[in-house]
Amino acid sequence: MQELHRKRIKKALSLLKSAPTSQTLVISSNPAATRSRDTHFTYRQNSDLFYFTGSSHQSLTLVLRPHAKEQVVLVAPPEDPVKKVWEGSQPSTKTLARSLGASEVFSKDVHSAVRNLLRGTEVAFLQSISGTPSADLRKEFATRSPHSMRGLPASVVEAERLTSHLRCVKDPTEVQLIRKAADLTSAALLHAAQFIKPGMKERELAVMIEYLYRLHNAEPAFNTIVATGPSAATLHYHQLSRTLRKGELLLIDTGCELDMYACDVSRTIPVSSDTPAPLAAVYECVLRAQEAAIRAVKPGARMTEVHGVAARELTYGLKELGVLRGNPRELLKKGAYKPYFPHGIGHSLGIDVHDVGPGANDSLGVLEKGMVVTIEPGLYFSKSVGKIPACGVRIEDDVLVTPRGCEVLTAGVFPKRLDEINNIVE
Ligand SMILES: [Mn+2]
Repeated sequence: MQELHRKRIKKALSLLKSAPTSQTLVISSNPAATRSRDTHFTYRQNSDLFYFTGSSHQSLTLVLRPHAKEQVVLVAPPEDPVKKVWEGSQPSTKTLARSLGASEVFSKDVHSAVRNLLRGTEVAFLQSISGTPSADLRKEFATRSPHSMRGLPASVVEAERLTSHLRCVKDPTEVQLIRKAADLTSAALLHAAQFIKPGMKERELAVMIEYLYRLHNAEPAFNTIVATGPSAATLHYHQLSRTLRKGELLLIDTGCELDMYACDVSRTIPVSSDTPAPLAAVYECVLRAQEAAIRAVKPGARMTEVHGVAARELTYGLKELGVLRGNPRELLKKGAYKPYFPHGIGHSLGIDVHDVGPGANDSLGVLEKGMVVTIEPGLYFSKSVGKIPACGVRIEDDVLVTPRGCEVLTAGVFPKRLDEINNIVE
C-alpha cells in the first residue's frame, strides 16, 4: 500500500509542477464532527487525505510543493496527553512520514506551520471543509490585505479541482475495494430479503441490512432507504415508518462503506409474488431503461448522453403505460418524463458515495476507462395515475468503465428480473 500512496503523491506533484507558476496542495484531516454538545459522530477521515496517505490520523495536514526542497511534508500537532487518555493514540506520523518519504513538522500551531510552508508559492490549492488548517488558511488569505500577503500565495484554488483529476479514474486496488464493498452489500441484501413479507416494518429491513455492514467492520455509506408503496415516490425517504403490504413494491437503496470505499445499489422488490400488472409494467420499463443506459456506458460517452438513453426508454414506456400521450419524440424533446424521473442517471463512486468525477448533469465530463459510476434510472408516482398506484421504482448498479464498454461491478448483488426476485422473496 505504501507504494500506492507514494505513486499517488508523485502524480499529484507532477500535476502541480506542470503549471508555469509554483503551486502547492494542502490537504488536512477532517475535523471531528460534533453530534451534540460534547459528543461526536463516528470519525470519518477526509477522502483526499486518505487517498494520498491511507492514514486515519485526525489532525494531520499533507503539504505537496514540487518547487521546494522538501516536496512532501506532514504537519501534525504534538500528541495531546489528555486526549490520549480518552481516545488513545493517533497513528504515528513518524512511521507514516518514513513510509511516504515525507518530512515531518510537529507544531502546536499547525496553521502557522502550514502558512510558513506556503511561502514562495504563487498558487495554493486549499480545501473548503471548515475547521481544517487548509480551509482556515483559505479564509485567512481571503481577508488579509494584499500588503500583508507578501511572499504568500496570490491565488487560491479549490483543492478538489486538482484531486478530482486523480481520484475520478480508479486504480485496480480501488476497483478491488469497491468489489469488496459490493460483496458485503450483496450478502446483506440477500440476507434481509429472506425476511420480506407483508406486515414487516420498513425499519426492520433497514436495520437488518445495516447490522450486517457493521458486523463486518463496515458502515452504511449513506442512510439505507427502505420505502414501500407510496413512500418510494419520495427520493430520499427517511421515515422508514410504513408497514410492508401485499401487492406493493419495496424500494431498497443501500450500500456499505468498507475500508473507506463505497457501494451504492438500489433494488425494487415485490412484497408478495402477486404483483399487480400495472406495477410489474412500471418495473419492466425501468429495467429496460437501466439496461439500455448501462449499454451506453463506455469511454468517450458523457453522463448526459447516458441519461438521454434512459430518458428515451422511459418516455416510450410512459406512453405505453398510458401516462403520457402524444408523439414520443416530441414528448422526449419536451422532457415530459421529468415529473416521473426527476433525478440524474447516476454519479461517480469511490471513496465518497457521490465521488469526484463527472456528475449526472455534467455535459463536459467524458467517461474514461477506470471510472466507476452508478446507473440508476427510476419512475416515481406520488399519486395514482390511471391504474398505476402511487409507487416508486429505482434500479441502480455500480459500473466500471472498461476499455471498450463497461462492467457491472454489482451484477451479483441481487437479481433484477422479476421472476428471479420472486424466487428469493417467496
Ligand atoms: Mn446512487
